[in-house]
Amino acid sequence: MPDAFDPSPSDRFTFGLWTVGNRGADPFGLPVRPAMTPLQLVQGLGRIGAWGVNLHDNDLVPFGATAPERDRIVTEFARAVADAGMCVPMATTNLFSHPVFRDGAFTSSDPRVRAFAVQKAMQGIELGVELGARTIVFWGGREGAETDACRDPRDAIAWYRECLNVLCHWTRSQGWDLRFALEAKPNEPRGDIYLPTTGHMLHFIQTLDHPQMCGVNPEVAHETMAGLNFLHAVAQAMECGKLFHVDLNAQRIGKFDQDLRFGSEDLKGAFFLVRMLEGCSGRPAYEGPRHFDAHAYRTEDPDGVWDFARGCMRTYKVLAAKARAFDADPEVRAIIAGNAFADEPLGCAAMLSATQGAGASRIRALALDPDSIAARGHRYERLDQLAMEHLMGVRG
Ligand code: GCO
Ligand code: MN
Ligand code: MN
Repeated sequence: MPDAFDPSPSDRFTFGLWTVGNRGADPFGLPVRPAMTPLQLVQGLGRIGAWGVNLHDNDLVPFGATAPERDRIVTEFARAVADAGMCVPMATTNLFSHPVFRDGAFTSSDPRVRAFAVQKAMQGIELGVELGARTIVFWGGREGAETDACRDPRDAIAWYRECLNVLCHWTRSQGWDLRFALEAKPNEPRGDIYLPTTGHMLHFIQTLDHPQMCGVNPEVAHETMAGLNFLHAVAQAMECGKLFHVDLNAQRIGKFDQDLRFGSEDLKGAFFLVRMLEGCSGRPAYEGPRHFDAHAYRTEDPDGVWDFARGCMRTYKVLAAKARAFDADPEVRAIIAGNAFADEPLGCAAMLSATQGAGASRIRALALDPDSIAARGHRYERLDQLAMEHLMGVRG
């Protein structure tokens, strides 16, 4: 039965070929589902209302394919994407599966590996451009170490920078208006991965030759694995205009990278995330694709894969509706407004935001009484309970 939460292309939901194409293999077990071809995956995604499909080079073109093979595969795929009324907004390069990357790609101590990685990334970018992608994701899964006896991490970071600089310069020299989105992860498959969180990436970007074309692709699971608050990572990226892409899924703290159906763990975290991405509290919304980097439980057959994908999108839409209701709730608005003290008589906010130190001398001279200020509670218990009641469906 279709309802208001059924996805449609206008929601701009995207999935990677590797997500719905995941066959359920894990380090302890073989694949449990039959392979679906990229064409079948695109058709399936089109049927369930997705807007776009993303890919790694080797999700589509096998490693080592000849140029004519590659061209035939890409032409056929582009036709299937168009026939399904879909698009390819993001492309990325597999710099982790082949044994040549066993000790890193851009951070390998072997300059031949670094050159090969850059060359493969160039081909991945060419593929993305051919398919119409505007965002190129870089996930450095193998950029890390099990033992720090192997290299000085300062060299690794400098080599990472060099490789990205080459790719930025080259992309610009081709005249392509692309954005690079760097994706952090703390560990897995390496014991430790360099630049392990979105915050690390945000600083690293500022050290590149073309920081303006580089941003981040934070993933729920990755920040959660590190025990961090995903919303805060996304907020920091949005606040500095660097949220170029987002990987939505679900994860429990302290576990391996689970890549669960969006919202299936930490529902409250997912609620506040959707609220922020959708701009429900009146702030600018995230404008990029809502991308799911997750996969179905290993228990599922192919029908279960589509249940999984529909579930990601439906949960997102349900949470967006709940978030809008939360922000429209007069009691919620009153508590939030009460904590912002817009009419506070001393005018502290204006002094604090005055530039050039104009407010500083006034602040230095202010008579503030911390005890009386501290006497007031914030009513966050009530506010959180209101969020919970909206989420549990008994309010709004
Ligand atoms: C992972 C990563 C990957 C990347 C993908 C796109 O933990 O395996 O999240 O799924 O997002 O390689 O770059
Ligand atoms: Mn990811
Ligand atoms: Mn991941």
